[in-house]
Amino acid sequence: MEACHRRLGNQWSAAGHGGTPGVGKTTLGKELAARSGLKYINVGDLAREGQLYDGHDEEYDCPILDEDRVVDELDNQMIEGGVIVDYHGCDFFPERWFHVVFVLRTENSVLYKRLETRGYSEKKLKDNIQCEIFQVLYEEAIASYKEEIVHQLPSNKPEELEDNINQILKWIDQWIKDHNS
Ligand code: DAT
Repeated sequence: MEACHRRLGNQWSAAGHGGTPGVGKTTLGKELAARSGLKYINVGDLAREGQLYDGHDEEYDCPILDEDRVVDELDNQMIEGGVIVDYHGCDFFPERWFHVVFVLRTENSVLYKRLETRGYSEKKLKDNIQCEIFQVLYEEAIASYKEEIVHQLPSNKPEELEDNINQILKWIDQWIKDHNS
């Protein structure tokens, strides 16, 4: 999902990039944090560390995220600001958390290769590729946030990663200028 910014007093937060697993959210989020000085939060890791789960999904053999506990856990940091949030979906995050949302998009053949190297099962591979084809997570983002703050970014090759980082850094600079004058 996305990068989003909210301001409180002098503080502000950048949060959010989303998209199908394998599109490059973690790679982009960590590099962006390193270059911008913002804090990077990976919601999947946060849930694992805090065991923020509510049962087990038998079909996919994976834990079910306890969305309310994730929101409770992050709310103070989001109010403080300066945060990049990385998760594939975004519909359960409060709208007030984000100033901008970036959804990364990857072509099917490229995504297939990336997921294959992760050792995904045939079913998980197929479901994730379909998720990308039907742009499920982009549709979710525009249904959850004002359409004008949701942006799609191509994420197929290293040059695009570099372009995306530069574009988001520019966005951050402009946001700071607009909100601190
Ligand atoms: P995600 O966090 O969305 O699951 P990731 O950041 O782990 O994805 O990236 C999956 C793989 O793809 C990883 O090996 C790094 C690579 N990758 C990410 N963005 C890329 C890009 N723009 N060009 C080429 N490879 C990329």
